[in-house]
Order: sequence, then C-alpha cells, then structure tokens
Amino acid sequence: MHKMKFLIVFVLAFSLFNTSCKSKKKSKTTAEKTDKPKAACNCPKVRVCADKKALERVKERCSKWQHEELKKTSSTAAAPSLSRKELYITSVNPIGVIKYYRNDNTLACREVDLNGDGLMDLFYFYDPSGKITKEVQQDWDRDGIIDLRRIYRNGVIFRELQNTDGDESFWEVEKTYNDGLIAQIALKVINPVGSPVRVCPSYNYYENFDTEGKLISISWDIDCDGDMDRIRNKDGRFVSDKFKHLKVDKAASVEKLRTEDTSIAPPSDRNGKK
Ligand SMILES: [Ca+2]
Ligand SMILES: [Ca+2]
Ligand SMILES: [Ca+2]
Repeated sequence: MHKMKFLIVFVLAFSLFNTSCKSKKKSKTTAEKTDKPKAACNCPKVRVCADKKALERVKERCSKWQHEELKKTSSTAAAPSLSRKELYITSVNPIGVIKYYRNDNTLACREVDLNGDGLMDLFYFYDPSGKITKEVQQDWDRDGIIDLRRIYRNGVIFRELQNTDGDESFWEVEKTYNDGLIAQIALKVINPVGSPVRVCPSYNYYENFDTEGKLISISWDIDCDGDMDRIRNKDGRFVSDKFKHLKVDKAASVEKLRTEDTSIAPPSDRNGKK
C-alpha cells in the first residue's frame, strides 16, 4: 500500500514538472540516446524554461544585495566573495535550492525555485552571522522582477514593500511595522477627478495605526504637494502633529473616523487591508 502511494506521488510530481516546461526540441532517436555518455553526478538535471531576461535579472542578486549591505558601513567595501552550493529537495524532485556562503562559511543567501522552471522565485538574505534573516524577496510572476520585499530588524519584520508595476525602482505599497505590529501603510493612489495631478510621484495616501496596531487616522494628499488634504481621525479635529511624519494642509478637510472606516479609500484598496 505504501509503495503504491509513493508511486502515485512520484508520478504526479514527475508529470507536474513535465508540464511546467514545454520543450521545443523533438525527441531524440534511440541511437542518439545510447551514444550520449552518462552524467557523472547523480543529481537531477533542472530544465531551465524561464525567460532569458528573467534569468539575467536574478543572476548575482545575492552578491549585489550583500554588497549593498556592506556599503552601508563602508562606502568603499568590495563585493563579497561567495561560494555557491546547489541542493535538491529529493533525488527525483527538480525543485532546487541554491545557498551562497561567505569565506568564513556563514550563510549569505538562500534561493528557492518553487515551481522547478530553473528560475529562482524566493530569496533569503542573512546577516554576517548567517543565522538571522535580514530580508526576504519574492517574485510572484516568473519575470525575475521582485514583487514583495520583507525587511527585518533583529529577526522581526520592520518593513514590507510591494511592487505592482514591474519596476523595482519604486515600491507602490510600503508597510512599516513597530515591534512586528503594523504602524503605517503608505500607498500611491490615483487622485480624484478634478485634482491638479492624478498620479503623484510618490506616496500620497496613508493609514496610520497606534502602538496596538489599531487604525487611528487616514490621510490623503490629493494635489501631490506633500501636505495631506483629506483626513479622517478619531476626533475629527485638525491635529497635524499627531499624524506620523505627515504634514497637513491648513485647508485640509478633517472628518471623524468611523469604526472600520474605509470610505475615502480607492475601490481597489478596500479589500485585503488590515
Ligand atoms: Ca515579478
Ligand atoms: Ca514599482
Ligand atoms: Ca496636498
């Protein structure tokens, strides 16, 4: 019975992998197959079917990240010298893991190929001890461009960045945490019809939370001048110094925040929000 279960799991895993990559090459003849020398290593061959541009984008991601980290303490720091080790979860499973080690044998990064297409989707970056995660990055749509970044301080989440337009130079959603609890969500949203600028160059909509993670104010800059113009807070009063790091326009409209109030949020942001 156990053997049968194992066989079913094996066949399923193998057929899943086969469907993930469509080979353009025609199958080889029996003569060609027998002429080919046997591979020296007994590890599975990962068939790479990801886009070349995507593969290029993930290349050196670990080294570049670690280099930037070193430059925070010394601007002239050289790129780290890392050794690469490829691992496989099982001998029949093509899903791969790549680990990068520094010269002192500490773990610098771990990369995971979640769907076995040869392109890494999940990236872990570690501190100099190799034990504490500093950042996790994930590519959701197999283009090699990161869609989610989670940044940690002392092993606790400090910031989460989301990318919605395939451009890593700006993160459309930025969540800031305090001791692992949400403190602020900053978004870049389209301003209402009639606003002088419909799309601001940076964040223009903020949700602010108290130290217990409870929503205390929502603020929206609708003319992209950096001052908040529409505010909802607990008392419905003008209290500019109470909005975390946000300046408030003197002519701002201030309304009382109702329980679970999301009425000034754009429709696309009303769901899935804390
Ligand atoms: Ca992506
Ligand atoms: Ca972006
Ligand atoms: Ca404004």
